[in-house]
Amino acid sequence: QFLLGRLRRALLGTEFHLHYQPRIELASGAICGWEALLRWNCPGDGAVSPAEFIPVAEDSGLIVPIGEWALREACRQFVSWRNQGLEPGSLAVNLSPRQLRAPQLVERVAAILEETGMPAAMLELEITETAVMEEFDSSADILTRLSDLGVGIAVDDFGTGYSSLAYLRRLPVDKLKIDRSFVRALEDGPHDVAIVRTIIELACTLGLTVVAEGVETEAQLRLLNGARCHEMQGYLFSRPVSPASCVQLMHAGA
Ligand code: G
Ligand code: G
Ligand code: MN
Ligand code: NA
Repeated sequence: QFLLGRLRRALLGTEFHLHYQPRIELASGAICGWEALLRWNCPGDGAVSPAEFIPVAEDSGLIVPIGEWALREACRQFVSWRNQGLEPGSLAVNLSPRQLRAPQLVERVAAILEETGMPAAMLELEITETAVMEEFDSSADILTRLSDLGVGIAVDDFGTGYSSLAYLRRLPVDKLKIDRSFVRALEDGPHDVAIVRTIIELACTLGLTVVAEGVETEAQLRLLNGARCHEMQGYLFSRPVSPASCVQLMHAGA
């Protein structure tokens, strides 16, 4: 396959880089962390969207080395910010289903923390509910071992897959990220607001931190504030940006 060959080549070279999207604590309005997001500049083709290449990388298994590169690079960047005296909060990195089931994941994460000097408590790994619910027992075992390293576990795209908060209670999960489809629907009417409120209340009852994803409007932000959501991410505050722009945002003391 055409894209696959190019992905293999990209992995060998310097075609991948990371952008970072800030996460904001609603109570203070301050940046409390960053999500690392892969970007691919394919020579000749320009930027290829992750929506296009992540599925190909996932199917071929290439996501394992690509994802490992992304984790190492994000940790390296985060530690470098801290060494410059910046306080970036926490770092979130996505883990695809295939990565979760790859041999030696826990050992590899531990090695990257050691190698980069990344404090485990400042790293958060994002996994989707679907990834966890397939093969629940082995996923639970892996997440427990990651959690034992001191790393946080966040459930990404929450509400879109097959899961229940009852199941989540049996996993070492620290955070729920409400999928942006629910956030987008917030202005549609009281039922949609009720869904988001319910997710937030149940998450709070279980002692989890809740993040709203894809926040694009002031009206959505007001509704989330009213529902006592903890954190938000979205274009309203900032798109995913280059490391240089991250430093500017941190200096601006947002
Ligand atoms: O940045 P964007 O919204 O286009 O990302 C699209 C998808 O690609 C998201 O679902 C995101 O989780 C996934 N993704 C982005 N960066 C990474 C990464 O470093 N590793 C993995 N496994 N997935 C990523
Ligand atoms: O699946 P995951 O949550 O990891 O995907 C994150 C993706 O969401 C990134 O590709 C990022 O570019 C995108 N994203 C972040 N904020 C917004 C937003 O406010 N609106 C939309 N439409 N997409 C967003
Ligand atoms: Mn994510
Ligand atoms: Na998401």
